[in-house]
Amino acid sequence: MTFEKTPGWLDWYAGPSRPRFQLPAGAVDAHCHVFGPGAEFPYAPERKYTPCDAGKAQLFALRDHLGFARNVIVQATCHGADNRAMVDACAASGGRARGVATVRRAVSDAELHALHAAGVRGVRFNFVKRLVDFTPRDELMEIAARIAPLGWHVVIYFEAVDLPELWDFFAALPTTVVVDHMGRPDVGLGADSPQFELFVQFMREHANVWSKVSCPERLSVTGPPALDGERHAYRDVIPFARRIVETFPDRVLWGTDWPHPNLKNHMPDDGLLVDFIPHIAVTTELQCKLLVANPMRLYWPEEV
Ligand code: 0GY
Repeated sequence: MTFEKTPGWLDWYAGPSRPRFQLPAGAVDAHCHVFGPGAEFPYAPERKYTPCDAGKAQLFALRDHLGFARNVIVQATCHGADNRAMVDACAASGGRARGVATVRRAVSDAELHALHAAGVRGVRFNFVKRLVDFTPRDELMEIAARIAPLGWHVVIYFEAVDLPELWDFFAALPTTVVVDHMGRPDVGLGADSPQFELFVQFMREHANVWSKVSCPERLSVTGPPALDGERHAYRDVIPFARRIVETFPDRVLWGTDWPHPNLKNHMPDDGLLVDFIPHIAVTTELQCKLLVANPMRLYWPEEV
């Protein structure tokens, strides 16, 4: 089966630069995806976009090029609740990838156990309206209750304007909860705006809530560097991510978000994204927590 990718969709950045920042040994790229390839792992009929193919071989090549040791592969909405591409990538990683799945209410206990054996350690609940249809909260809560005994966590993806309405639901989740991309703040408002204060308050009041300080390329208003050779990109996102890293150093994760779904204006150089890290985690200790200790605790606890 062949798939026509969504018009305007940018392919991932071929030939990323080598980062200047040297990642600590054992660093984990804790948010990335695999897409297809569609001929082998067809995209879901209910998807809101059709991506370019971006398979496990390319992901692992990027991992090695950037200097990461491991990946956490997050199920993307274009694959719906068909986790085969993600599971196949985990299986092929030789223990160096773990996964976050999407499941529906109908999932059986046997399927959950098979996902666990394949390396899945969490489920993702997506509330971004352009990406998914609405799922009733009682269905999600039922899923959360079923995955909790496996020691899994819930990854939540939402936009900052929706946090007030979702707050009580998130607060009731019985697991560790990991927020994608700092809850997608409106960076134009500033890191001390009421909107971002609410997110900080949410993390402060709920000790089980973690955040990925990822996706500056998605959140930035100023965008990538204008000048060739300038590696200090996406500066307007730094105060947001740095604040979260310094306030909650033991509850933060970082990921490339490769192959960067739905970016239409520019496609980031993943080497540049890695060079963003020392601007948001400014000491060796913070970098080791962000990139090694925290993701290992969550995804490979048996090795900690
Ligand atoms: C991300 C962001 C996006 C897409 C998805 O599952 C997805 O389709 O997560 C987005 O469009 O903002 O984290 O990959």
